[in-house]
Amino acid sequence: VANEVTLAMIKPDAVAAGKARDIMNSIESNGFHIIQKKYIQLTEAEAKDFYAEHEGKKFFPKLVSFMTSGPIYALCLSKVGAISAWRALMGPTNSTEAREIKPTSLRAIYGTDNTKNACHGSDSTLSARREVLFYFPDISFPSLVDESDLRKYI
Ligand code: YYY
Ligand code: MG
Repeated sequence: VANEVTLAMIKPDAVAAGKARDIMNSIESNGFHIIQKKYIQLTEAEAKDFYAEHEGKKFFPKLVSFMTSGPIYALCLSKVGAISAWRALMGPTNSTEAREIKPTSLRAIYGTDNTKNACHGSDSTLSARREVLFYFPDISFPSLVDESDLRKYI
């Protein structure tokens, strides 16, 4: 498995609850490097753009409203196999289900339900690239492939 980058968000529920630092500590103690970090509040247009793949679904308005309800942290994470490793650490989308299936996951611990689920993670190399560039347009992907090149970012 290659070194990868992925895009994480700490969502408005977890930030408002004062859990951002705990989540970042958990990220780092699980072997991820936080190579970029941004604290921002999304506009409605930005949230709709970020989640464009879900446009038209029943939950879309609720998702956009939640994601614009307060500030978030966008994080670019790096690790060998980062994309699937970060999704595994987050756990299932629905926090209620996460507490049943994977009680040690971040969504089980910090999330509330199927919408307020504390964090986001890219689901493929393609979405990771798109989502990292959404927040960090200056990042250089080829330079992140080698661990040696990664050092200058950390
Ligand atoms: O990738 P992941 O975040 O685990 O789930 P997606 O199916 O991509 O949905 C994105 C986002 O939408 C999810 O994190 C919460 C919200 N959502 C919702 O509010 N209600 C649903 N039934 C499904 C998803
Ligand atoms: Mg998704």
